[in-house]
Order: sequence, then structure tokens, then C-alpha cells
Amino acid sequence: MFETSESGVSLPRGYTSAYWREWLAKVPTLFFEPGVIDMSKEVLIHSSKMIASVVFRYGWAFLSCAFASILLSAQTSTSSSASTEPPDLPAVTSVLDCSALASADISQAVGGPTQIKSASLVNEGKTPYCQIKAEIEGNINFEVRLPSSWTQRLLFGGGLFQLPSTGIEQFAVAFAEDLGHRGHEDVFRNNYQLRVNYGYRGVHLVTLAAKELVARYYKQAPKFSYYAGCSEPGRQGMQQVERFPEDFNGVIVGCAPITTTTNNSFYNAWQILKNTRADGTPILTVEKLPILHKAVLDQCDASDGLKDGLISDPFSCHPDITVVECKPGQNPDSCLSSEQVRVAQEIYKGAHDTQGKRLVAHGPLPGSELAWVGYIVVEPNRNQMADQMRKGTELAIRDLFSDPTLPETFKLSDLKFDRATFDSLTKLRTLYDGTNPDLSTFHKLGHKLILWHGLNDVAVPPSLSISLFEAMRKQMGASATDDFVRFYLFPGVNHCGGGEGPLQRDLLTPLIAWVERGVTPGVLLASHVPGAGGGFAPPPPPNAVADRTRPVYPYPYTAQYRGKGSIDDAANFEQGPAQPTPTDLFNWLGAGFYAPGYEKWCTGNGTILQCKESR
Ligand SMILES: [Ca+2]
Repeated sequence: MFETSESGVSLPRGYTSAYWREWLAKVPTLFFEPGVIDMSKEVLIHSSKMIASVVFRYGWAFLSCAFASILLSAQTSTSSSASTEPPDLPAVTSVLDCSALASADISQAVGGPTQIKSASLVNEGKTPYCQIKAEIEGNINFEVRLPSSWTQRLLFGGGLFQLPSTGIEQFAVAFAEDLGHRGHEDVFRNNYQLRVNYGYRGVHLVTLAAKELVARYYKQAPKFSYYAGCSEPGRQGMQQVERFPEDFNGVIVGCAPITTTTNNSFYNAWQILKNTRADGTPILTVEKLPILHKAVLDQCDASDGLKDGLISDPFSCHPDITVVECKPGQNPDSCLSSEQVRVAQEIYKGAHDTQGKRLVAHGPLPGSELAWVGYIVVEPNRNQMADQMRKGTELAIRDLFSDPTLPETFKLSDLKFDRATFDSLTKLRTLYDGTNPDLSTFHKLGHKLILWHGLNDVAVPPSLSISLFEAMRKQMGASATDDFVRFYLFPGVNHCGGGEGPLQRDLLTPLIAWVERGVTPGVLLASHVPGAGGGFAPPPPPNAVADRTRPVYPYPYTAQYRGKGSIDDAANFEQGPAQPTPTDLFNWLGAGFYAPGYEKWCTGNGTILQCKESR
């Protein structure tokens, strides 16, 4: 099953360095980030160049060990497999030479000065495409690819996480490069228009630009437009659904930090600071995580009805981790010091004030311990990543969320975990957060949303997505919500993929079937390939072998073992009862955030923000 890569690390069969290189060459720029880097968590996927450099500099272990999940195919319960295939829209060809777009003026359609920097035909792969690089208002950089043979669909991609492995090359594809920050978060500090662009406006403008370029190149508009994004691109996707419901026929939002002003501040900072001693050394270390993880599994794995190494209902799991605290005379390598146990307890609890009032909905969930590596617990010899996390969170608080900005001398350790700081840092959630549960305009337009989250996501706790979905059902009614939103939780899956749990990677195929054929997504077929990369990794090579398949039902339903046959075979599972709604979702200072009407529509002039209530 495993082979050794050039860098000497075991990879699943087929995951050779050559395979990666070939894949990155094929779709390099789909590894983009349509927003600012997700401050601390997303340093890995900051750009195609960065991911390539991470992979090639540090070897495959980085992506292949910590993250480990892949999905193989799409399936829905409500239809035969044939009808889930997207309709074969006829391919059309361009009416212009690609180079003619270099002199196109699309500023009027975009609503801001737009400069086409280059338009050139790229003749590689099966389908040559016209590659257009452009810039809006001098700071929103983006790229659009228009294939010579086009199946009339536009995809705004925010991370190559939910895509089928074939067919995409005939989509028109758009992606933003950085929405103005050019890799430096401190540009937001004194330029509030950039904050607005990052918050919600940049992706919309790029979408308008892409649609205009499509219209000129093919002399017709896209028949269908889609958005797919995970993590920070997921937040951007949610913003588009809420604020620009006409832009996309179908949207995939994965693992999205929709309460970014608390997530990329208090949530991160709490974990980083709690796990750091006054002298800067880490308390909880990587080698202790499996001990902690085993203790949690021992107490909670079976309580979801099946001992399979996955905790399907982590909200009902309240492990006593003092059982792994070192006893007198015990080998300290086999247990946690009392200092480490206290830290772990604080991490599960999540950021709170001195009265115990929570500043975040939850800490990371029980079962996610192995995924704490890199996010909470420093990897040996990879201090750079932890430094980036700390720096990113610090900059997000100091230069993006704070208004007025905090002193340039602000350090993460200066952050106060109290109500006043909470109110101050969430003031600009009017620009950034994507928590409006009233999506009735999007619904009325017949548009569809797939929302998903990995239950072992440490970067963005799954309670953010659950809270939003529950709020939608409350706001719009359960049946209206079910009409156009599907929500999936994947047990054991990390941030945007990877981990111990099976995942269905391709969510675009079921979304297209829903939008274009009216086939409602039902059960997904998730798979796990041992050692394979997660959300950042290429799709599994043709000869990769899954060691587990599992059906995943729309929330709140879970898969239930039939009692016979392999627990690694999806065929031996059926739909189980609905899981209870987590009881304490709305027991934190931001509980009221999941309500309509908080958004503002603003323009920035230096550090002056002028806002109105409606678009
Ligand atoms: Ca279990």
C-alpha cells in the first residue's frame, strides 16, 4: 500500500513525488486563496507557490502524515448514479482571439477601474485555455481561465477541495489572488477600503469581471455559475450567498470561519497562549497527543454505537483526561504531566473570561487531538509554522479586526480575554462575518448551498457551521431550509480534509446535479485512503486503495452499522437516528451573531469607514 517518495517518506501507493508534481503543474493556481490568508491557519495554502514550496522543501511528511483522507466518488441516495452526472451541456468555442481580451475595457461591468494585465493562450493539457490576469482598483488581483472548448459553466474556486477529477478543464474558472493584501496583512491597518474588499467585496467584483470576460469571449453568459471554497474561501462563499445571492447558482462552503472576528482572534490566541510557558517553551508536545487521543477514544468511541476509532457525536463526549496524568513512578513518556493535563482541559474548554463566560462557541472537539499538531502543538523542527500561527493571529487582531487599530507594539500576549475586548474586536464583524441565517433571496432564486465541516477540524470548530444551519432552520423554517441547503458533518475529518475519518472530496458533482437536474443530494459515499493527503492534496491516484468507506447522511442523521459485515465497508451501514442538536451551541458571547441584519455596506477612505444598512 505504501511506497517511499524521493524525500524518503512513505506515501500511499501512487502518491509519488512525480504524481504530485504532475498534478500541481496541471492545476497549480487552483491552490489559491481568494482572500487574505486565513491569518494563522491557512499559512499552508497561502498561494500555489507556497504550497509547492512547502511540499518540495519539507517533503511529503508534512502533508501525508498529519492529514489523511480522500474521497473517491459521488453518489446520492435519491437517484441512480447515471442521473447524478452533470448534464452534457454542449461545448462552445470562443468568438474572439484570446489576445483580443488584453485590450478589453471591462471597468464598467465590474464597477471599478479594471486593468487587464495579460491575455494569452496556454496550450497545455487536453484543453487549451485563454489565461487572463487582471487587477481591479489597483489591488484586487485575479485570474480567469477560459477554455477553448467550454461547457458553459463558470466556477469560482476557493481551494481545490470539492472538485471532480475530470471535466473541470472545460469550465471557465476564476480565482482571486489576494484581494489586495499582497501577502502582507498589515496593509489593512490604515486602508479600510482593503478591509471592505477582504470582507465581502473583492470576490463579488472578480465574479462580475469573470462573467464579463466570459460574455465577451464566447458571446454568451455562463449557463450556470458555481462557487466552491473551504476555510477562508468558505467564509467568502458564505458572504456571497448572503450579500450577492444572484451571483452563483450553486455554492459549496466548507469548514468556514464565519465568525472570523472571534475565531481568528480569541479562539486561536487562547490555544497558542495556553500552550506556551512564560519562557516561551511549549507545554503540550506532539508525542503526548496519541496518549491523550487514546484516552478520549477509550471513553467516547463506543458511545456513538460503534467502536471504529471515530467519535461521531463529539458533543456528547466529556472525557475525563486526568486518567492519563502521570502517577508516581510512572514513565513520564507514557503519560501527561499535571501541567499538560490542565492545558488540555483549557484547550477543550476554549477561550473564556475570568467568570467562565465563553468568548468562542467551543474549543476543539474531543477526538481531534491528533490534528492539534501544527495548530496548537508545535511540530518538532517546524517552529516556523507555529511562529506563523502566532504572527498571523497577532496581525489579524492588530491590523484587520481592531478599529481603531491597536498600537503597532501589540503582541498576542497583550490580548485580554474579557467582554470589553470581545466587543471591540467584533465591532467590524459587520464587514467580515458570514452568519446571516436569512438566505431567502438566494432560495427564491432557486440557488443551492452545500455546507460541510469535518468534526475533527481544529482550525475552525464545526460548531460554527452547525450554529449557522440551526439558525437557518429557525429563521426560514426547516422545510424551506431543506429545500435548498444540505449540511454534512464528517466524523474524524480535519480542517478541509485529512485525518482519520472518511470524506467525500467531490461535492461539486452532486451540487451540479442538484442545480441543473433537480437531484437533491442525499447520502454521500466517503472514503479514507491511509496516509493520503487531505484537503490540500491532489485527488487519489488511480491505484490508491481506500481502507474504509462509509456513508455520510445529511445532518442531523448519522450512519448506523447494520451489525454484520466489515465496519470498513459502506454497504454495511444504513441511516441512523437524528443526532440531538448540541445543547450549548448558543451559550457564548457571540450567540446573537447568528441573526439577520448585522451586515453593513461600507466604503473606506483611509481609516474612515462610511457605511449604510443596505446594498
Ligand atoms: Ca465510534
